[in-house]
Amino acid sequence: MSGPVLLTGAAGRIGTVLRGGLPERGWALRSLDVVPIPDVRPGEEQLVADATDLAAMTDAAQGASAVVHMAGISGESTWPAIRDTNIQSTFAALEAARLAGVPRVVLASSNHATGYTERPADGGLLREEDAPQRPDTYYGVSKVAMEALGSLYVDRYGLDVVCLRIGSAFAEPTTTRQLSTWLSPADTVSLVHAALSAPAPGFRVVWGVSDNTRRWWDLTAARELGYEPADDAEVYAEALVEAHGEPDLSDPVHLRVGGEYTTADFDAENFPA
Ligand code: 15L
Repeated sequence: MSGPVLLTGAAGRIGTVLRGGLPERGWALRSLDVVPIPDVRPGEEQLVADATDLAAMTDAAQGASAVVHMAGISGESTWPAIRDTNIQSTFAALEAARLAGVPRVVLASSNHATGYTERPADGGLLREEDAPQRPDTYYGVSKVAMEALGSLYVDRYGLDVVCLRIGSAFAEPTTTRQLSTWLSPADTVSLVHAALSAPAPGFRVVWGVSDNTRRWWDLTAARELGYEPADDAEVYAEALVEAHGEPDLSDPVHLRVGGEYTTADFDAENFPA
């Protein structure tokens, strides 16, 4: 199917990275956000619309070849905010794809869907199927709902849905945890490109992490999709370890998938409306 990729959350942190990199991989973009994008590129379509609005999303999805859904609150917040923004927008992205006949949806899930899962005691790599959905926050619950909705739309309506359990997608790692969990900007583009390109993926859930020396998420499933990570957070290790010390692997921040999200600091009451 030809047609642009509908990118939600296009003005956000990851959306901006994808707007920079996907066109070079041959993907025309229809970029949607609630706020105008300041630097629309040649050939890029722009839509100012709310990703939670099903009618607007259905209009936006007409003629698209895929939806890449990055819109939403990107960390813990109040239950009403998470429910009304994250869960509703995921529903709208999938339902709009179905109504508009768009065959593929790529969803920004998160490691926080599995946050209370512990790193393997034997020091091995954690596969997606061995990381049960154990959300660490209301935010994590919205990512569990995202994966569940994606599964439903594959089984019931035959869409292809790829859920990316993204680690720490930032310009560079800034904590020792992120030496394990970092997903570089270039690898973010590579991963979404793979999720858009893989033939008939059906329903997939894959970790989104760079090829970090200290990673403990298995990349086999992502590589099977065609993901070819190029970066390793280890180049930042010396400076980060000097500043913060070697990570204590028995500390919940380093022991559990969700890191600091699993600590009392992330109780929702600490996130006022
Ligand atoms: C996420 O899912 C968040 O969007 C991001 O802000 C970070 O907290 C990241 O996870 C992480 O675990 O580092």
